[in-house]
Amino acid sequence: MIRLSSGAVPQGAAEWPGYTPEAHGTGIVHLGLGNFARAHLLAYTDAALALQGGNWRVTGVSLRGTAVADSLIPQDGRYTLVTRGETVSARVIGALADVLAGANVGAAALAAMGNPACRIVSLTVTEKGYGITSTGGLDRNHPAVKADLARPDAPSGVIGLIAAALAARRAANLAPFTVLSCDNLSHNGQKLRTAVLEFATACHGPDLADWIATRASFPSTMVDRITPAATPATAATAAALTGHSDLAAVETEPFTQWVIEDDFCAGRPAWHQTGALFVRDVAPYEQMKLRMLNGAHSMLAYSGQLAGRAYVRDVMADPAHAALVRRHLAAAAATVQGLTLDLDAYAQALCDRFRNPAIAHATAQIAMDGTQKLPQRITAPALQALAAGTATRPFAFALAAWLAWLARRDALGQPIPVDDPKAAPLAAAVVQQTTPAGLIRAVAGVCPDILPEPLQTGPFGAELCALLDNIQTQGMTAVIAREAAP
Ligand code: CS2
Repeated sequence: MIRLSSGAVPQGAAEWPGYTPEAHGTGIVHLGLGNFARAHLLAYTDAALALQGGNWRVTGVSLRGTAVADSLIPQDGRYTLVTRGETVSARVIGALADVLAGANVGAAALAAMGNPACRIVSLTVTEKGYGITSTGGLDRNHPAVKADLARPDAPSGVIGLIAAALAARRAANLAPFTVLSCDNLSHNGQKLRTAVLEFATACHGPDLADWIATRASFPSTMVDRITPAATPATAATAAALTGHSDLAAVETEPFTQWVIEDDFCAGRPAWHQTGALFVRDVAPYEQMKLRMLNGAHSMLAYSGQLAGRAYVRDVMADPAHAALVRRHLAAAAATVQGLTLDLDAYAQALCDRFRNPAIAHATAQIAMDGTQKLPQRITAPALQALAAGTATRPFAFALAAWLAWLARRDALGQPIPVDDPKAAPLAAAVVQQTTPAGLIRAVAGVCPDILPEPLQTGPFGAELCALLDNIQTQGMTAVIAREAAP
């Protein structure tokens, strides 16, 4: 079978680019070319190019490894986006113009971001990719931030790269670009702006920081599309629907949402014509999505892992576990402020999405990097619920599930390693604990932003401790059944 490329002759049932991709120049440099960006920002940009044209194709930068580049470069950036719902469809995306990766990726990315054509630098680097503390400052202990503070002229992390690229543009008398964070952090644009200004002041001087503060823009966004890891079935479906082999195919669900603050200092593609919603304040949407969708995801990932459920759809297939998902969504909805949307309908739609039998979304995938996710997903709404007197038990259950999952041991009694940037200090803290209270205290020492004082003490602390004890002594399945009982 012929490999997908810019010269591929459209065939099969797939939708092919309704425009000539190579006739458009690039305008966006995207940092973090994972599956999510290919299912989300690139799909919106592809649709905008087809509708309105413009020089808005994307230069993708893969900061971690070369696998994505190795599959996409021989395909001239073309890849298939497979959508699985009641039916299966495929679309060949033409918005990706080139891919940078490998040993000199930092220098190559700086050159692309310094190019006069670049008007937006967008990011999907996951929560841990930034080097921002959960309260929003520059995390000087983050490995990339640390390295870049020492060598600001040869950065490798996103904050160092953005600051250096903006310094180069200022020196060359070029206008700045918009920095568009598309990760699941609360106030993502605002936090990235603060961190970039702090880095710029420290390494390039206050003049650059002033210039960035007055001339660049950092809109916040809420992004949503469930994108499981690609499998051999993804490639097989892509081949069947495009008639071409594709080593970079991605699969996703039909639902997609993008809410963006309309603050672009150098223009943008016609994303508003392709389903993106432009608003003055993204915060309430962000709160709704992070606390409801992502919060329920984290809860069901840890409890699902402990109950032997490999996929989100397996959790939803168990009536008791699904009831706990609904309970969590209701408690999280009670903490969302400032939206006139129907949150019951949103919760119902989330359950339908989680139930999608065609999507194999691994609980192990969602369980990764909990220390980076739980502050905005669980702790923030828990503290708010506690202050407002609304239901807190679902948050205590989610935290207890995470703690029990951290302390898991295999059949031989050996600790099971977790995939998290704080895995080493967590493992050291967890291994010595013999009681639930000791475990809570030890983990709080490593992650005070997840278990602050009010969640360790008082009625919440007691509830958390009792739930953790029950999970560890009786097993997750029994606790799920009891928690779900009316
Ligand atoms: C998930 C998200 O892996 C995770 O932590 O909760 O990736 C989730 O699927 C997306 O945010 C959905 O938009």
